[in-house]
Amino acid sequence: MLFEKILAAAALASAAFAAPADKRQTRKLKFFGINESGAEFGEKNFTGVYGKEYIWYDLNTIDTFMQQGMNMFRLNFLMERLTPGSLTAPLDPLYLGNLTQQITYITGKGAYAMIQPHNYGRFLGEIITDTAGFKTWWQNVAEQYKDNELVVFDTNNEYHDMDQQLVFDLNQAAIDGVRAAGATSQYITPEGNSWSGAWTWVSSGNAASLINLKDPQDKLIYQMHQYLDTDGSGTHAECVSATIFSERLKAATQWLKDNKKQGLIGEFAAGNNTQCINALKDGLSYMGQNSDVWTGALWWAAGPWWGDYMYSMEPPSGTAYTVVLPEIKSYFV
Ligand SMILES: *[C@@H]1O[C@H](CO)[C@@H](O)[C@H](O)[C@H]1NC(C)=O
Ligand SMILES: *[C@@H]1O[C@H](CO)[C@@H](O)[C@H](O)[C@H]1NC(C)=O
Ligand SMILES: *[C@@H]1O[C@H](CO)[C@@H](O)[C@H](O)[C@H]1NC(C)=O
Ligand SMILES: CC(=O)N[C@H]1CO[C@H](CO)[C@@H](O)[C@@H]1O
Repeated sequence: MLFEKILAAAALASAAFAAPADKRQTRKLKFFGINESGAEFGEKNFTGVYGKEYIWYDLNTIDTFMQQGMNMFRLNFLMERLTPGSLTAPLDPLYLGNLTQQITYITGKGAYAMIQPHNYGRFLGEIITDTAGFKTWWQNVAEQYKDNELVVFDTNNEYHDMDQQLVFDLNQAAIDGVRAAGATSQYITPEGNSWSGAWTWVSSGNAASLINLKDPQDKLIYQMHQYLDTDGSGTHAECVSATIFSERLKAATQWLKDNKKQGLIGEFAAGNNTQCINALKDGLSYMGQNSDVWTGALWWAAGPWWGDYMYSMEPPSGTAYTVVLPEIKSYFV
């Protein structure tokens, strides 16, 4: 989710990437955006009550972020609330209503809305092994949005501790389900095992496995996440060094180039301190230099319930909104 401002000609060379949202601005990276988080809160409470366990997003903040140059919003939610009880259950009209309201608002403004089940490859707490059911889930969801080309489908947030072949199979099932719904113009972002880390993309085996995913529309963008703290978990305010972001992207960048693929950093964040801000600038600059393969980056996170969370970019007073955004937005637009 980050932003992209400045210009970047090279990134937009491909006609496939020229989209309505980009008409008014020249972007250094195609996508600059943010994770909207809250509809997946209360993750142990699969039904949950709106306004108590979970919350949807303040649409006014979408305008605020767009004024800052953002053009992609990654919408967190839980699969169990959209299809209560099973992967193949009918869509819950109220939860779907909220999701659709967000998507309609965002895409109506010309930005991209990423549909992102924040499920880690699990359903009701168990690793999903029913690939046919997973395909059906995606077909049912994509059917709702098949005519909206600004929707982006994220197969699932951060698979981890799973059999690599299963992660491949679930990604392929999602792709097949989306395309079977007739959603043929949209981007799909596969995610990898090991929390989809960019720094471990090659060493974890994701690279060798997921290179074999097939999309008849050829619109896959590999989504990776990258935090800058010591264990890469995004749970510390400190960053390892002022160059750790770019260092952690290098192997994945080479893999994307070698294979002529596109990548997206779907989550990144760092704390409010000089070393982290320098690391962010260095990493975003590196992505801009490699915008032939990196399409953009999305900050973690915004949402109404983050309070004083160290990475909160929620306007008007989130730490990252007041301190980090002004420092990094010029790397996007
Ligand atoms: C789930 O939410 C309901 C409704 O708010 C509440 O009554 C219940 O205690 C919650 N269960 C758990 C395990 O948090
Ligand atoms: C969003 O969900 C709440 C709680 O279920 C519901 O009252 C409201 O009608 C939903 N909004 C839409 C637009 O469907
Ligand atoms: C950011 O860090 C600086 C330096 O420690 C501090 O003065 C400032 O209050 C912090 N800002 C926020 C919003 O936390
Ligand atoms: C890095 C980070 O903060 N991840 C959090 C994202 O939000 C989920 C809940 O929505 C948390 O469980 C993660 O720890």
